[in-house]
Amino acid sequence: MMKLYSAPMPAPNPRRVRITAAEKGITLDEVMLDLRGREHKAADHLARNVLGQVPVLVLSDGTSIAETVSICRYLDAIHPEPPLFGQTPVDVALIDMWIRRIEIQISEPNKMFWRHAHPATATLLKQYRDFGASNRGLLTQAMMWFDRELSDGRAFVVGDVFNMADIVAVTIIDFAALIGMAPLSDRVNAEAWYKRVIARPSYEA
Ligand SMILES: N[C@@H](CCC(=O)N[C@@H](CS)C(=O)NCC(=O)O)C(=O)O
Repeated sequence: MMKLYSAPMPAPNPRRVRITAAEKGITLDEVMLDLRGREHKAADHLARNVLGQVPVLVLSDGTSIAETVSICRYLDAIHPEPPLFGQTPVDVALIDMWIRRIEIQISEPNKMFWRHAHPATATLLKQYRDFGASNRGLLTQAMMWFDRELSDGRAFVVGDVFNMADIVAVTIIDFAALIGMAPLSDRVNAEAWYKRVIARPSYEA
């Protein structure tokens, strides 16, 4: 049986896999690592993922899949219903495009703020605080763009069917809020989209 090496809330990447599994009705065998205790940097986990990150899905033949969206793509392939990565060529491409846009435009400033400006990570690396703080403005700009994109009345990030791009977005927006970035403040369309996403049972996963 496959095993997910994971971490509890608020870690956004493992959460993406849990939400994906919940949408599909897959029960995960989840092993929680203690990130504060640095269990993800211990030798046994580095053997699963040399980059020392979670989540990692280990298959019954020992294969490790160690990138969040790749893990979700695998779950989608072995358990196609409901499809989260699109069904028509154009939907597949648009969902992929939006996953990349969200990871680059929204996740990146969030990650740089977390690593370089947040006290919780100060002992983990040399922080460049001014650079870190500058990401607050970049995140605001990204959220203004995201809000404008959603102003055309679509229900979800790509069209009217919930998909992987929504999962990638909601988890990073929650994490940004948790670390003090107020990503939804004054973003009316994004807020309406957010309410639709958090109303789904999978959001609790
Ligand atoms: N590119 C990876 C990033 C995963 C990631 O950043 N995971 C965080 C937890 S949410 C982690 O393991 N952080 C510890 C570290 O980067 O050292 C993915 O998308 O799966």
